[in-house]
Amino acid sequence: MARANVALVKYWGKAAGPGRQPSNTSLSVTLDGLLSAARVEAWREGAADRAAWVPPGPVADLRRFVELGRRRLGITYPLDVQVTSNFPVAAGLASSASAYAALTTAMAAFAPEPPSTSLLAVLARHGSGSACRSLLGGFVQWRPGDDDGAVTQIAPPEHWPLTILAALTETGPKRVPSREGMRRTATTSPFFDAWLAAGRTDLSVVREAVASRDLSLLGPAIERNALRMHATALGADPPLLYWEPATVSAMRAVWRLREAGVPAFFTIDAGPQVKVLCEPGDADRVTTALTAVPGVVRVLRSRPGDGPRILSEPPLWVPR
Ligand code: 2P0
Repeated sequence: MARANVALVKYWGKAAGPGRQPSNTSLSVTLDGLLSAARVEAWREGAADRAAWVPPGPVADLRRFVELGRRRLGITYPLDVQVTSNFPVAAGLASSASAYAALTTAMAAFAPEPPSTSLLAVLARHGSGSACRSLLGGFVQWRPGDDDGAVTQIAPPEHWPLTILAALTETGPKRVPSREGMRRTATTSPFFDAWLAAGRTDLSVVREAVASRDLSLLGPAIERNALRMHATALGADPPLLYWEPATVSAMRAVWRLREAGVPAFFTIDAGPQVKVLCEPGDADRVTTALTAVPGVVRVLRSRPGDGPRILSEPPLWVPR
């Protein structure tokens, strides 16, 4: 079982060459409330791997991942795999991150030799880049590289018990998948190099803000970083616009809260959902404001969470 994460400094762009390296260092917080569970069992000798999402998802990708994972981990027999999440999948909430982190962790338990941290990170990354950040809890940095230090926890979850709200908006036309969005941005946006340069500054500010638990430093930096990612994507050809009208309304609602003295700050990934960070004491007021935004259908509440765990029984929310 593993948790989703939300990037405070975004990963947006892959480096040229093999191995799915990111172009830039990202930093995320693992979310307590958004979970994926992977059930892995040995399957019939000589049969093909069995892989399923519940509810249904992109199963060909899952099967390819199981095959790759078995090869890398030295598992010589077929596996039967089922992955499920306790929150809406493919809704811009990083369900692929928690799903592939959960699956990587569960498959690792079948490896004949205990795999290294770096092997697990490389493997998870093949499911979804951001999945390698969900292999750890709390505040997590991912920098380019295949060594054990590429994915590191910079602070545990209890270091800073912030509230993270996810305002789900009505889903519009299907967004461009992140992989294609990144490729298009890196190859056609004239702002891409500036994005990478600005991201280095954002990273050092965010690291400092996390270390000192300073929301007045963190908040503006994460908003800037998210808006710069979207500005760079808007500069692609054809342009990438991930927002819906409700996305913009929710951003404005957060700015109005700040004008009213409530320190709340947003970040947005490659989709229309708005994630908002605030102090736990302000969470009810921020939730009320987000719920009142036309087009916001649900607000999910989370806080920094732990890394993956092996469970002896499936969680209650997994259908039997
Ligand atoms: C992030 N996103 O840092 C960024 C911000 C979306 C926007 O990582 O192609 O599914 O599998 O490596 O990890 C979502 O993209 O992409 C993502 P791939 P992934 O969270």
